[in-house]
Amino acid sequence: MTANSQKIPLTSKDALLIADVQNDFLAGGSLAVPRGDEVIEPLNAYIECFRRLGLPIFAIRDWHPRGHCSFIEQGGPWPAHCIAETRGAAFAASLKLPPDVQIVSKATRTDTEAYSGFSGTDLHDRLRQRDVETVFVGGLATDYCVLNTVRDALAFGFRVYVLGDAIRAVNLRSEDGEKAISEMVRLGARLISQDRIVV
Ligand code: VGL
Ligand code: ZN
Repeated sequence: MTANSQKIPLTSKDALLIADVQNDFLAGGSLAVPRGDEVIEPLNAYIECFRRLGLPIFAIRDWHPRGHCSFIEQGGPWPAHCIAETRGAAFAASLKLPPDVQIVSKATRTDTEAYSGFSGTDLHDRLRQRDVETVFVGGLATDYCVLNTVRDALAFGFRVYVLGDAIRAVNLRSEDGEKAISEMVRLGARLISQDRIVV
């Protein structure tokens, strides 16, 4: 057998982490991730699974002040995007976040960039509070928020599943997404898709 097809039953120690599924990273947004919209449908299926078992769901969002250091006008690499309280920073309307979703805002300070959902946030405390041991990570972008969130989760000792069917890359260099996936797997994350999950 080549690909691992072993089923993964969800347990009470599991949490779903959804990275940056915000209008500015989607079609028509100021920093649209190529084919970024394609993560929404699979993420809705994962959300449904986690909801059915009452497991915690965290939605990470990029939540910048105006004039954030990552913006081109400030000498950073990106066009202005995900400015707090604007439409571009809102979660995709078609993403079916539950009413009790836990929102994690990152990169909220003008002078600091943060790609990881753990960076400068209380995500780690909130996961520990819920006795979470395993995180399932999907969303945008594979080569930034997903990569860095997964790296930190592994460093904190969580078991990490990367949702291969629910991530997309910016690909500033065409190979960035594939390299990010290899790196996450090298560090100990497991790459899975929806068909492996058992509810
Ligand atoms: C991100 C580009 C710009 C990310 C944030 O977290 O994936 N990417 N800002
Ligand atoms: Zn950003």
